[in-house]
Amino acid sequence: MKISLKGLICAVVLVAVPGLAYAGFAKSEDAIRYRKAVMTVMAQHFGRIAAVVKGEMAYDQKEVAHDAMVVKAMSEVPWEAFMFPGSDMGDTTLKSSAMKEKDKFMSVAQKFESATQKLAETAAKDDLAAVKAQFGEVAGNCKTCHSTFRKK
Ligand code: ASC
Repeated sequence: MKISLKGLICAVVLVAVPGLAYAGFAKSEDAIRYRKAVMTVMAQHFGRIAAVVKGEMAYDQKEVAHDAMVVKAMSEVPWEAFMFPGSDMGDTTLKSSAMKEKDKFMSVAQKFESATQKLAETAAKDDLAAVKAQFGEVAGNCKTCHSTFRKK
C-alpha cells in the first residue's frame, strides 16, 4: 500500500492532536476566541450598513457593498467553532442548548448565511431601498439566533 506524504502527515496530526480534528481548534478557549473575533468583525461591518440604513451615514454604494461582502464572508466561517465540545462553558454567552440542538442551530445559521449572501448580492447593485429591505432580513436572522442561543 502506498501512502502519500500528505496522508501520512494528516494521520500523524489527527492521532497526535485529537482537538485539531474538530474544525482545527486545539481547545475550547481557541474556538471561543475565534468565533468572538468573527462576530466582532461582522458586527463592525454590519453596524456600518446599519448607520447608512438609519440615515446616520451617507450612502456610498462601494462602501456598503464592501461591508456586505465582509459580513457575508464572516457569516460563512464560525459555526463549527460554536459546536466545539465544551465551548459552552467559560468566557462565552453561548447557551448549551446550541450544542444539544445542533441541527436547529445549524439550520438557523444556514438561513442567516443565505440572508447575508443575498445582502451582498443586493449591495453590489445601486439600490438603497433594496439594501434596506435585505438589511432587515439579515438583522431579523441575527435576532432569532441571539434570542434563542445566546445568554442574556
Ligand atoms: C448588529 C449587532 C447585532 C445585530 C442585531 C440585529 O449590528 O451587533 O447583534 O446587529 O442587533 O438584530
